[in-house]
Amino acid sequence: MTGPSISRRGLLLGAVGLAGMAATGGTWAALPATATAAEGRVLAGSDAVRRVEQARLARGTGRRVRASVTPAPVEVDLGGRVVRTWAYGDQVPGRPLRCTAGDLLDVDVHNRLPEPTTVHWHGLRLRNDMDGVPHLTQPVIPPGETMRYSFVAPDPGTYWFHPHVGMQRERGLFAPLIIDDPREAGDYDVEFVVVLDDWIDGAAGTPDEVLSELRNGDMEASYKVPVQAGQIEDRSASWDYHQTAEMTNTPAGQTLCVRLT
Ligand SMILES: [Cu+2]
Repeated sequence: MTGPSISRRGLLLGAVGLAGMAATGGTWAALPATATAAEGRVLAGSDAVRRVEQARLARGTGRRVRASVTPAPVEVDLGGRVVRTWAYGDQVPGRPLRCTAGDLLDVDVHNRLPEPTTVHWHGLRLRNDMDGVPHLTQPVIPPGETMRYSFVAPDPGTYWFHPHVGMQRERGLFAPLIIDDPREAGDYDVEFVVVLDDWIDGAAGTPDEVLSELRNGDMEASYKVPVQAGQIEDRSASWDYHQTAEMTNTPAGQTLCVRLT
């Protein structure tokens, strides 16, 4: 992006216009004049993007990894407490997606939620039109429909993915994305993938209800007063945790790999 006269607003309009075009098969005529004057702008369909993506593919492994995720309403057991929530598949967190750096990742997202969704691949360097920001980098995925996300996974690491629509992420819609390093031996005996989350859904209403309470200033008085030192009650002794058998029974002397998201 070199044009010094492009305002942020102009850039946003251009991106929305592109999403509209992808959805309808070509509506450039309906776009504002600022969006049609695309001189100097890099859009998802630009040659510059095609060149970068081809170079990424050429540097990659040549492998294509296919996966699918299904955001849907589910009932989950949070360690003794069963709640209705939304999740990827039938568990919270969703099953990890995994590939090697340089792989082409094709993920079909089947939206079984009662509202539109998208998927954002948190922390990944990837092409803008796969970044999952609704109405900005892509049209939403309506209920009952499927979208394929397709991109080269550029950098090894432990990431996660989640929707970028409303409060969906504050339900159970998140899962790890692990991109292995082809140059790393990975010579550990056991690997744990740990996902940390502060849970709301079903414990204190839905996340949307909590947000509207916050907006209306209707929170209980106890939440309005900042917590003072010494006022925190430790109730962790009564908590119930899910722990896998591997986690509690790892033999001494083994090498562990712990991935945190
Ligand atoms: Cu994110």
